[in-house]
Amino acid sequence: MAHDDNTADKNAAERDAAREKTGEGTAARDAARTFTVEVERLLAEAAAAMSAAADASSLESARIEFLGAKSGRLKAVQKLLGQLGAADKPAGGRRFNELKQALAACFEAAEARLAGAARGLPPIDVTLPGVARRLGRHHPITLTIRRVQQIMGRLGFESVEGPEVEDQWHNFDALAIPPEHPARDPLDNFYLAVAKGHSPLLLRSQTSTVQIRVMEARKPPLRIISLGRVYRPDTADATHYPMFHQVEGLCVERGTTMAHLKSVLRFFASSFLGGDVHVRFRPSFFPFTEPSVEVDMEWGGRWVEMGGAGMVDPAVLAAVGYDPEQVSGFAFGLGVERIAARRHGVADIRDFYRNDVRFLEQFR
Ligand code: FA5
Repeated sequence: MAHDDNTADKNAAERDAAREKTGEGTAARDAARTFTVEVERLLAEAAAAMSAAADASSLESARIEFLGAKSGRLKAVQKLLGQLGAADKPAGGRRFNELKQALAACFEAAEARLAGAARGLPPIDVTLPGVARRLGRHHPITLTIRRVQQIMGRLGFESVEGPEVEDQWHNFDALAIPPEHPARDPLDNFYLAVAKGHSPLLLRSQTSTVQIRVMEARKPPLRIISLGRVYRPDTADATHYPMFHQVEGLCVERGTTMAHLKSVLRFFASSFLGGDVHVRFRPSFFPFTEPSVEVDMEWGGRWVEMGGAGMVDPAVLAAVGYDPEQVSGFAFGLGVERIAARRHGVADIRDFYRNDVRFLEQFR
């Protein structure tokens, strides 16, 4: 319907020329002007009346006034169309059709508005902006897991997974944790209820289980990491949660030493935390590594315990069918929440699980 001014001027000039040619004079020009004025007036007044109609009966009155079949004002404009000269008829006809469609649209919009109001709905304003959907983000622990996988991938460590429900063999026996060891205590583990006679099952308490599963299935040399959930009935505090994640690393090759272990952990810590991170080993004990160490990392002037590590005990290598005379290996297990908290300056790991979107959406 909207023509730009230049086109309108050109069309009017063409029609003036056509009137000259057909001998139609001033009367035709006046009829064309009256027609245009009436079309615009009718459209403006009908749109105002219909959008102001407060109920069905006032909309019906407006319909009769403007669109009524017998004496509606549209009829009057149609009569004016009939009075146009031959030069103005084609453009007038098109304009009249546009007017009819515009009036019908005004009427339908008013009808829809009143129907919505009758159902208690607010009037629909299609020009309002829509409701923006919030886009989700990856959880900071997921982001941390991916970052660890990337860094360790650069050192040739393949990422593997293991089950969260474990048997005693993989969680304890194969890791040289003897039957009387306190780590097996029901108060320190989530044992599952199993059928009578079925061997005990538990939610794994460490990802070291995956070391065993991989060594049982493959021959050396191997370099793997495994990241996943582990469960312990620990009371939740700033550094503990009953469900948390560990990253387990295992490397079994000819001639592997503690020096390799420390280099790998230092490379990991510097890549993950950024800058010059110091790694410290403190003597410790794990039944499946000998020697065993606690791994501390110093970053920003503070030492934090990140996990445990050591050389895989020859007895463990032998239990999975490896020859400890031929190969040696190192293993480490770090707490994912702890390293994520250290990296992002989070003081309390419980914040990762409070599901507060304002907290979680800060991580990228
Ligand atoms: C272990 O779980 C050993 N499997 C680690 C290991 C692997 C040693 C391979 C030797 C060779 P530990 O119980 O210390 O070790 O746990 C390792 C890390 O998990 C801790 O240093 C800590 O970062 C994290 N962690 C332990 N308990 C929790 C908890 N309740 N909440 C959050 N993180 C925890």
